[in-house]
Amino acid sequence: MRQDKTPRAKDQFSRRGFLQASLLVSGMSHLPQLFERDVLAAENASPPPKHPLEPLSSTELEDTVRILTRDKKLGESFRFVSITLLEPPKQVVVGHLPGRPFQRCAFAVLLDRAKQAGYEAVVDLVDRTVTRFTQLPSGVQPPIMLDEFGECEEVVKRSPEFQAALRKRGVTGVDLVMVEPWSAGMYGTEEREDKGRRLMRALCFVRSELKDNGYARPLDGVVAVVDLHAMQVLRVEDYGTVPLPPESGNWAREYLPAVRKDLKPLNILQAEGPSFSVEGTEVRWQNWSFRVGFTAREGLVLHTISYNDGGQQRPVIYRASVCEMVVPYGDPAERYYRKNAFDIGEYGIGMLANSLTLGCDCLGSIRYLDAPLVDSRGRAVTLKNAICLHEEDVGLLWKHTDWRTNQSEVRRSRRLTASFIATVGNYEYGFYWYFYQDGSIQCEVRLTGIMNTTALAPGQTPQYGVEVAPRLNAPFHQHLFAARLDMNVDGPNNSVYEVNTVSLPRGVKNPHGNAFRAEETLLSTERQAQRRVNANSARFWRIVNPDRRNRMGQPVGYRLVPGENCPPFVQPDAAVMRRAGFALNHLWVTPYDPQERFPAGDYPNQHSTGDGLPRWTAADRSVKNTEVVVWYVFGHNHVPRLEDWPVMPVSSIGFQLKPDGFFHRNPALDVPPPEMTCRHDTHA
Ligand SMILES: [Cu+2]
Repeated sequence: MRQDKTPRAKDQFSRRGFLQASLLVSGMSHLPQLFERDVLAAENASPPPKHPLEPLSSTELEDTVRILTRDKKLGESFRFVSITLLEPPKQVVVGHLPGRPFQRCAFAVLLDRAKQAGYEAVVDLVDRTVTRFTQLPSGVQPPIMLDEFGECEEVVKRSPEFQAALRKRGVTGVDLVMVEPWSAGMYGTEEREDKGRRLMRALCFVRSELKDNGYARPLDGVVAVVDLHAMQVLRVEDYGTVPLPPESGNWAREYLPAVRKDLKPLNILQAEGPSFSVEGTEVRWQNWSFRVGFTAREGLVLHTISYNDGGQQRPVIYRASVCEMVVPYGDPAERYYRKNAFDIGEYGIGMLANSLTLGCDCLGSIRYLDAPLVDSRGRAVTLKNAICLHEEDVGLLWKHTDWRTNQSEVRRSRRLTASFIATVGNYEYGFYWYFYQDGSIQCEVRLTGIMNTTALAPGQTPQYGVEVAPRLNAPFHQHLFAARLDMNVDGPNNSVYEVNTVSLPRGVKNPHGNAFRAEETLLSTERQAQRRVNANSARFWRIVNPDRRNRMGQPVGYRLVPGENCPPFVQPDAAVMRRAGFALNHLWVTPYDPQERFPAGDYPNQHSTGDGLPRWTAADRSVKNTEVVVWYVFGHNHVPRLEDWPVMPVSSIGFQLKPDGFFHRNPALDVPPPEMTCRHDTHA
């Protein structure tokens, strides 16, 4: 089927045709897509915060910049990598009384380009003083900033060496070239000249016109290595020329020859409004309450999740976020083995969040929340509509028909969704947290966007990917995510059990061979709690409060139910696995330490090895009946399909947290029957 109405699309990419296409648009400037988001300069003073966990407002962000600049005499060479709320100690949050003053501190990561040094700073926004200003150890690279992506692209395009590499491939204009900087990582194979530098490695693609999908035409074999401090091309690595794949791969509406005609409108009407309320950043819905936070690094963060059980407020999770991810690619070619972006720790996925004014996939009565952020120059910018809150009908909640009496009771299930979507270059990640009426919580990551691609030489069969269009290879890769769940099941002191279902051998106690049972094992220490999923034993984990019993005398708990998952397929001693040691296990449990927030360490960018979970857990601390943090790692193994091209239908993965002896019975018995909350369409 022809998907592309670009006239003579194939012809354009004959060598001569492509040359002409490039020349036609030369001189046309283009801004990187990352900068075209709906960000607004913050104008008015924000109201003072009402709760210690509210994200820093635009005014507080500006104050932080002002205080730091004044007290530390920051010059032009300083950049603000991120400023976020320094979350107060738990006792401040738990003891907070509405209307009472509370401490308020900002945590800033800075970069001095002149000294080529990173800094951490803490600003007390009540006393208006800098309480900490620490230079990061040499070699520690703060995350890459948005404008570094843009500047990197510009500097590569201006490079004579790069332009020569383009000419060698028949590309004479740079305007339609897409320079895609990737984090450089640290592999022990770096050139001598790389040492100590802040680097990115840029891969390149080329378009036929501005809206063309450049990923259809990888300029394979050209990698520009850029020193971000000097903002100079350090070198252009040339791994040989592969001709451009012949086909376009467009998905934008103007390229589509036709759309389906048989789809009738499906409108979600909530004439009386949604059933949730938002006060400040606190959300209440169907006995649930939680606070919405947002950080430049993690994006959406949920705080103080609790359930009102018949008037009793019962905490479940103190803090929840998807806090790291890594995307290892399986192609061992010299130019590709470093493709392993840590999209959260190296880039800051909150900084890459979409403004949902540019398109939101949700229906119904939506409440958006903005995300105040700072750009690298310390200007407060508000990412409009970064977070989406809405309700969804999700089918059956429970049902039974008594066949003797013909009484039927059915309840529809509804969930409250808190979500955001980030665009990381070619890919989109949607992060969704769902709350259900039966006390369940679900985390889902939706993957969509465009696959990263490489070019195949004529006649070449891909060994480490799938040819998704003629001579266009989509490499095998994995998306490995880590969620940090600071559990608080009916109180801070929790323990974690593993539950495996085992079938018992035949014998005196099992004469018919049908015996099987669920067996629980307490995970007492950090090492014992390093576990992987196991479909053969239907493995799950139970986080319990040993001091709170349900009416059957069992400790109240929540069950962590894995969804789709996979092990990492790179070798355990490969450089990327040393950098992403968190991905070696699906489950980790640590005793709560406010410093332990990011499972690949605070600064994975160009970090070589071992920080984060592997380092912390080497102490093998006790995780029994104490404040525990549960880390769940879940991976999507992406073996590309033809159907994933040119834009990928959503793949989704995640996990569930289900009450397990937390309630005395099904907590959703009191959900009203559908005739009270739904209106039916009927056909005559
Ligand atoms: Cu993928």
